[in-house]
Amino acid sequence: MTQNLVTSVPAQVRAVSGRPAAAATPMEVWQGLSAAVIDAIAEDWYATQQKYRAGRMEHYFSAEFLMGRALLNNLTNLGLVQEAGQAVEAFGINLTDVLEQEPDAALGNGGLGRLAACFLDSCATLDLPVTGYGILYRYGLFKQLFNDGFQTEHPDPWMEEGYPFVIRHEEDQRLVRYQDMTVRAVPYDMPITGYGTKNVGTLRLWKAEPVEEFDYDAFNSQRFTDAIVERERISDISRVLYPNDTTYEGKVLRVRQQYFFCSASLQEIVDNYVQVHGTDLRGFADFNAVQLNDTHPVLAIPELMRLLMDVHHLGWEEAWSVVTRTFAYTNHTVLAEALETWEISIFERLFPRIMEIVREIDRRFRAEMADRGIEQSVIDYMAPISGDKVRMAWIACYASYSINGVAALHTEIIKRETLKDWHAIWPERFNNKTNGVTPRRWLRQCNPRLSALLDEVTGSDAWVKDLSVLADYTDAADDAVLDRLTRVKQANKKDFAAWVKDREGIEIDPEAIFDVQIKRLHEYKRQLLNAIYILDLYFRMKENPGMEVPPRVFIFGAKAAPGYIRAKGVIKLINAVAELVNNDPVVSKTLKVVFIHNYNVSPAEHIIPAADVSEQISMAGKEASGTSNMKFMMNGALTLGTLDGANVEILEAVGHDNAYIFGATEDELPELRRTYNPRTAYETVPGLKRVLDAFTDGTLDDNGSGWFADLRRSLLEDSYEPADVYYVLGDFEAYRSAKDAMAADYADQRAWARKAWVNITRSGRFSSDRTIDDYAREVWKIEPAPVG
Ligand code: C3B
Repeated sequence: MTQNLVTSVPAQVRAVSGRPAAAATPMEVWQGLSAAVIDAIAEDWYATQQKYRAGRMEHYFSAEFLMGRALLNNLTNLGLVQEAGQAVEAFGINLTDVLEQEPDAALGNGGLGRLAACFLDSCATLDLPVTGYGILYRYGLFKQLFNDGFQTEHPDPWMEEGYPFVIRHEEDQRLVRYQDMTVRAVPYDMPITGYGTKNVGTLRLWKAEPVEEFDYDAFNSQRFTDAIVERERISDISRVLYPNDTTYEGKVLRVRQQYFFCSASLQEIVDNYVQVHGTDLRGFADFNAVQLNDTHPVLAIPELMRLLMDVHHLGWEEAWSVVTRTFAYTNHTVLAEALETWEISIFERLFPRIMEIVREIDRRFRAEMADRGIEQSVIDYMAPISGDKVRMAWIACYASYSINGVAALHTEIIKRETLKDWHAIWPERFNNKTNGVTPRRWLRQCNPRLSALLDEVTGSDAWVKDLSVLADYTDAADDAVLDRLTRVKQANKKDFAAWVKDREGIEIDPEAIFDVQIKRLHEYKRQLLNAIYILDLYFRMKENPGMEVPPRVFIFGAKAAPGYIRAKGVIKLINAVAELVNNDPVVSKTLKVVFIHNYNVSPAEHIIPAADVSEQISMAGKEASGTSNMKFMMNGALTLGTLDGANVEILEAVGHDNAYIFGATEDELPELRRTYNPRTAYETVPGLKRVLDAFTDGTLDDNGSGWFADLRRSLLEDSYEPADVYYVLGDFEAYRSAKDAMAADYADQRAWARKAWVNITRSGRFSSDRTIDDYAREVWKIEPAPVG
């Protein structure tokens, strides 16, 4: 670092605002401070890129990177938080206010996109030669507002006021060709700083632009709108992030997007190979690996074939040999609707050459399988093309040297069910990489109080780079440490209560238990089960006013895909329950329900450090991993969860005394379901009838939408799918007992703090540094390459 922020910031602020620093707006100060950070890392960033491109590299292809805010994260990693504070205070503004100016870079939907962001942080911290590749969406995930308790969606033009953390590199632009248009892909680079290292990684995001700045002919001949329309059609490619995290509408545009970033990225990677290693592309895979984050980038497979054969003149076998040593595929879900398939007609229309290559992959696949003696019906199922569809996941499985799930249980399920035919043929390709989260953003940065306590107890900040060291301190907590931990949580909860008051206008009691469920709204995640519990508790309290109930605040944050009506129904229902509970003069003294609107990365940074209870209540077998479960654990919240996804491994790490586990397990469910009748549960489980009837008897108001009746029907009546597919009523009693018991346990603050401490100190396994170290050694075969 060449300059001190105290001297560089005022100059940067003047440069962006055109006035003295003291007269600049907080937004301009944010711009200036951010520019000063870029200035401070520029040399190291360039050096890192030069170093990486000379050796073996990993390229992380992802349609989503849910980055959140950048400034505080960079200051934290660079150890510059205090200095930045001094720099801005010198001209009369406080750092917190400056940081609040920053929009979230919400270029992702949920867990998959946020995982990619955590991975980049770990790669930088571990000095690993990894670059992220994606799309510079002009509009990130929609902004969510509530109108009468209904979700409404609004555009998120996150870069409109200027965003210093992406830098345009015109000189590295590429052309991406479709049958009907040629598009300029212009890269914008985001620096990825690591903690306590000079290495700075890169996230390269492509923006689509017209090749011709403007069609003057069309303009001059009065076809003004034609000229505009054509430009807009091209800009459409990087205009919006698709807000649906399982299935997709707008198919042609979606496929265009996928090809767009795959083609631009591969062109660059191949060009770099030629520059550094020469024109014999047969060695490509010795220096390059590509991780496919789900099926969204699978078009990279036929595109690399095309580049190797059509541009670099390799034969099919040579090209296929390179391709099958280059790609590795991560599966993130067992939900069938997420395994993308595209109409052949879309491929024919957009890129006939790619379709031709896919047909040849299909033909050779079928021949190879027949040689292996595989049954015809199995071949037909596994083939890249079936009927009028191209099956992206099947192409990924056929062409990748590694296939992984994201938690132990999930990997077992894909081996046994989702991808069982591939596993039967290529068992050696399959491996597990349990997800992780970065302890920089999710502990060091968002929870400075706990962070200071950990520094003190362990005697250094070494845990920030190696979270597993905390395991040595599980037993080191005497009563004084536990009481400190309790005070840390209390202080965080007070801050959070003020934040909620300010943001949502609701008063909450910092002494109450903060019970939190934050994640995308999906039926399988069962926010509805949580809502049913709250309603039942409300009725129990009404019926029995003397009942001892520990004060609780139930906190939700969730966006529903705009077209997912039932998920939107659950949002409306939770808001209606909040209305009922929060306005009851008696019950509201003990219970509150808060639905944080527009849940995103930066709200999560306020919520998680204040949480006591982490709700991880998906139906067993459905949540591939979950990652909020790890963030909560790291911040000393206790898991209330099913044996699903990574909860299983969290339980292994902390033991039954330090987590609250309930409900049917994945292996029990098939048998249970055979005889399951939700009607019987409705009639016999005390309280359930009263709750479900409240959906439709006027207790709760759905403003005439009929959505609550639909929710009730979905639990009780068979339709195109059986009643209560997600076993909400089946697990209700077990959930209620576990949750009641948990609330009662909270009274013993010392014992609670001890459990929280065990969770914090045993969270090392869930650092994304561990995950990335596993990928680097076992899949990517890359080594740290520190600069300086
Ligand atoms: C999610 C899964 O639902 C989570 O269980 C998992 O922790 C994360 O991915 C990260 O692996 N996921 C998602 O956010 N979007 C998808 N399309 C598929 C899975």
